[in-house]
Amino acid sequence: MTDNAPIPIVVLGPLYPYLDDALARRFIVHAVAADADPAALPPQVREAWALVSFGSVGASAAIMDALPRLEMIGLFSVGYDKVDVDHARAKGIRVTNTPDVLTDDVADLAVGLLYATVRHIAAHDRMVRAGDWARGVRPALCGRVTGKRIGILGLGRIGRAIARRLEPVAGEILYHNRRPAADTAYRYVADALDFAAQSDVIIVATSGGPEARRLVDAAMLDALGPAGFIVNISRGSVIDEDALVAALADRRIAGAGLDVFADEPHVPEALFAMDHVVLQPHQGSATIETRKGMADLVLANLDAWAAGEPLLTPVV
Ligand code: 8YV
Repeated sequence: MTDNAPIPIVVLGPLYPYLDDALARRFIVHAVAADADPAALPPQVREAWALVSFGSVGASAAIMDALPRLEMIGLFSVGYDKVDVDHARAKGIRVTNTPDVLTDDVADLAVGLLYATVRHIAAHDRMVRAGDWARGVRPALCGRVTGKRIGILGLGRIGRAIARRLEPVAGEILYHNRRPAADTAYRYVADALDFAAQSDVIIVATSGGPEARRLVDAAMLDALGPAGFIVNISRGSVIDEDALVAALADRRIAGAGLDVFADEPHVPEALFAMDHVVLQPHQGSATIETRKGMADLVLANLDAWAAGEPLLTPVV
């Protein structure tokens, strides 16, 4: 930054009132709809020096090219799978995300989805509300969580936090990554199908992006088998969603707890009628405490950039 004039930025959103307000106090904010056509941005918007976006929208090469003065992209998410990081790098544009501050809450939701799915909590809630219990309906027994072999797909920050929470109840914790992780006693399974076959529950915690796209496919779901459950708090793109719906419909797996989907906010309608599926509208980081922590980290990164200081959580 060369002078003290307010800096124009683009905010793709709306994001979150606390963050929107704090950005408006610091910068000249051009609020742009997340689905706006970058080629149609008005000239004053194209003057922006920074862009604030979030996980499911990210930043395409097209929007970077539409903002010729762009220096910095601040993401209100840990996931940057929708950011063209190669393009940003090539153009010298910095990118920051929000790691760590959301780890505990995303891990909590994964554990909550595991219990809700295996213990049929959502389905039982529906039957009580419908008056079925009062009418004498007795729900079928379900399996137990305690003793299950928990397979963590992606033992990163969030995967480890999930594993730590489940240690006291799991029969075993195993994991599958591209390479064994350092500093862990959990059992590494190198082959994805072996990993699925040896897990009672797969919890998807890997980061998204092209390398993880449809990592969980029909073969892996079949290896997990009819007693197996899957929980996904990562990205919908990591699972072949059509294969998942088919496996659930045919009871080739026992159930699924899903916070993320391939084409959010659209959820395959076939899942709505399935009592062995628990659905969430992408809520992993959606607590008051964590969203404030994420917003403060976005602001701290932007402040550092504006002051010419080192970024706190750079991706690029
Ligand atoms: C949110 C997320 O969906 O951090 C991520 O990668 O997916 C979530 O925290 C989000 O980007 C907040 O709007």
